[in-house]
Amino acid sequence: MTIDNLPSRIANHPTVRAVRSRDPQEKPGIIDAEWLRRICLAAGADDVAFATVDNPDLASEREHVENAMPGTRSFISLVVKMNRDNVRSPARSVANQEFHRTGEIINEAAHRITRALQEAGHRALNPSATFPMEMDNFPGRIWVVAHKPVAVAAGLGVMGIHRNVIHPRFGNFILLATLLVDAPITTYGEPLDYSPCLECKLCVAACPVGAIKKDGEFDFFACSTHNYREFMGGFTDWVQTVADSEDAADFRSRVSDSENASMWQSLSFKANYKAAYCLAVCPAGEEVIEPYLDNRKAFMDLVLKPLQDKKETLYVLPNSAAKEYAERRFPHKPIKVVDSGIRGR
Ligand code: B12
Ligand code: SF4
Repeated sequence: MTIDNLPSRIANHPTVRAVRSRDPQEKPGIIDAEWLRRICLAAGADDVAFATVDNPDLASEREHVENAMPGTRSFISLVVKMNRDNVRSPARSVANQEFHRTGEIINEAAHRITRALQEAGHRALNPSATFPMEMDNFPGRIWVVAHKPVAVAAGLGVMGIHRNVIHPRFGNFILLATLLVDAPITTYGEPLDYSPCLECKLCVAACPVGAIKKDGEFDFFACSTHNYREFMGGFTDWVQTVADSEDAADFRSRVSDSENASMWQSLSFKANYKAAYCLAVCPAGEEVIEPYLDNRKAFMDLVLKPLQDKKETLYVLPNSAAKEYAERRFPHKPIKVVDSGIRGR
């Protein structure tokens, strides 16, 4: 044994000798919020704020982040803006490209920040902003950390009627990410003292399957059955349809060529959303609101009406409120009754 109780085989290892010959490093302590903010903005975030894991508003996250990184002390909440007209376009490929590209940018920023923290001597971790998630837990909680409550607690925005976070300047044209770090930060954010949501209810009018109610109630299955048709549940239903079909002709009578091509596209590139119209039409936020204030009718004709008029298949569950709503409000949109693909829902 050597003087510090290491077996001599380890003590004499070249790595150990190299590390031991260095000047002793100061143990990293509390993180300076200004230093960290500069790192985050330089890494590509458009806004950032911090929250402690001890914040009672984030009690729901504690156990989950402790599992992901034992010893987590603080959350770093990131915002990256999306290009608005891409999200608003009735061309779904354009909007989906914007969601995917912004997801890549925010993940890249989070990765760079994690590296900077690691190099400063901290333990830090960046769960994916979107997918991949913990599918072993499906259909339960698959996300490692819920970005919305963290962003709200850190003061980056407030959830609007459509349950997305609205940033006071950028509106809802943002994606969120959350990093975990093992140290306290000198300054934590405070929740905003107002909601940027105008309660205009354009999101309610835009959703083709009635998932958003006027009082802010959210119909999870209406949204996930349509918007997530090519994600976990919808994909499972598609596979069930393959399995249930008697032969190729029967399968082709159940699933159209464009639906198969669309599923192929989602599997080959990245899964594509069918709507997200609630985000597209939201006029809230200082950088977003002007055209709406100038002329509300013109704004609705430009942004809301093309999405309402678009001829597109709507996916609904049998005998659901979404089916009744879609038939009544959007008679020009073909409706397809499907299974959610989620067992025991
Ligand atoms: C689960 C999830 C969904 C679910 C549920 C949505 C929701 N309102 O929570 C579905 C699949 C429907 C969904 C849809 C969308 N999502 Co989403 N989603 C998430 C995820 C993974 C967690 C959300 C969360 O924290 N929920 C829990 C609490 C905080 O929110 P809540 O509204 O109170 O939760 C209720 C529902 O979630 C519901 N619920 C959740 N799961 C399940 C499962 C079952 C079986 C049931 C019955 C209910 C249910 O129960 C909760 C309590 O009432 C986050 C990513 C992340 N890791 O945080 C992205 C996230 C919230 N999504 C986002 C986006 C952009 C969308 C879509 C626009 C997708 C798109 N491009 O089309 C739509 C918008 C739908 C809407 N109006 O909310 C962004 C929001 C950005 C912002 N500005 O706030 C996030 C933060 C992703 C990101 N990295 O930016 N999403
Ligand atoms: S569209 Fe209107 S009601 Fe819906 S979240 Fe935005 S501001 Fe609020």
